[in-house]
Amino acid sequence: MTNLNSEQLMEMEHKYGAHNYHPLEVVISKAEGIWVEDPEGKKYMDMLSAYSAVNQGHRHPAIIKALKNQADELTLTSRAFFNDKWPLFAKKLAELTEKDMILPMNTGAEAVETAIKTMRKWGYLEKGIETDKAEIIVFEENFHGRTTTVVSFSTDPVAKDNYGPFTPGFKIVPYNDLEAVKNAITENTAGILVEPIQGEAGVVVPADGYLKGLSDISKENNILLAVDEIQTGFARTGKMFAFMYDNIDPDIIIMGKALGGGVFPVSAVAANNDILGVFKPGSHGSTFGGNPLGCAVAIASIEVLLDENLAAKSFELGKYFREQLIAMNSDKIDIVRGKGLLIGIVLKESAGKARIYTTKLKEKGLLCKETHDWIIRFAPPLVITKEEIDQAMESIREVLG
Ligand code: IF1
Repeated sequence: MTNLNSEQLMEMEHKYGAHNYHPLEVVISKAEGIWVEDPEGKKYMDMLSAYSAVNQGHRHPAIIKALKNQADELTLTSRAFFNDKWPLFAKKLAELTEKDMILPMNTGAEAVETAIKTMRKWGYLEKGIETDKAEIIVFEENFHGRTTTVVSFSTDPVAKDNYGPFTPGFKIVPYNDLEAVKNAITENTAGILVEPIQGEAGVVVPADGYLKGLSDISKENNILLAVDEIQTGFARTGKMFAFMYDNIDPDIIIMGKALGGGVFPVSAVAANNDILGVFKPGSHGSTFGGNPLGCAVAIASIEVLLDENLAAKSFELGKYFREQLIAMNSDKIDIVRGKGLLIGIVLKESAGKARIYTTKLKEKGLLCKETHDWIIRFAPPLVITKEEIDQAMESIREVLG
């Protein structure tokens, strides 16, 4: 462990680290459950969960145990050979998603890229779209990662500017508008890529039935529906996957973040044989995809969600948390929205910038993040207790009440 203090560590990062983030001025050196601690020993409640990658809580014992046990056996083989953990993970995730097959990757963006390649390849090989003409429908305010193809269809100038030339083949339409999707479909449309709830846009929840509408449109027009559950998946929104609120069966499920239990980058795409069957040996892959260490961690991460019934907890405690926030009747808050423990507080223009409040909340021991200038996101680990929410509400009332 270093014996540098917070100031020294922040200065060192500022000097040697690229400034592609503007972190809140807190240094975390230890963590357990929902609690994190700085080098000076001050404790904070983590209300961001690394953007929903720590749903099971920091350093969950069962996940750490799986990591340590596997590290003592085998960590990486590449998929040039079989290994004894990837088949077990593939089976477990296929059963959880009720899909035939899994393609394992590492980061969310890689899984999104895999889904894009899957939809395009299926479009050419199965649907018969003219070569290089495949189109994928995406949505305004989307966030699907930071690769150059993915930012090609971003509508956020900060995420996109000066990264051209951009990848063609994407049609951007308004979110939560089924007519707009219908009007964008051509004979070259291969798929639709959608977030069940738009995270970075500020926890934008579409109308009930919107996903059902997208599912119906995709079936009527022989196009694939891919749901990006990287942030909304794994019990975050009160169901194992957010698409379950609309009782749909999406063609492609894209997963990441909490699949790795806050311990190791693990992402994946789930789909049936007629879709993932488009991949033949050598047509896609990655050095670490399906590595035994990540698979062992992911198996434990899924088991924790199921054993601790975290989807139901997220549903109940998310409802309770949102009710408490609304009951404040704060003159600073315009809307409280979200599902389960994915909560966005939209501030009134008159309240000023969200950063003011996230800084004040930090001083009161709550770590949360603003998205854009006027939205505060609360997404604690799903192992948070009702008592801890009540404790957090004391600080939130003082700052936002
Ligand atoms: C950052 C937020 C941003 C995601 C969805 C794919 C990815 C993400 C729905 C890519 C990643 C992270 C990335 C991080 C901040 C955070 C984020 F929405 F969660 F707040 F940026 F929008 N699909 N989201 O949310 O997954 O490659 O990062 O593993 O880039 O600043 P990744």
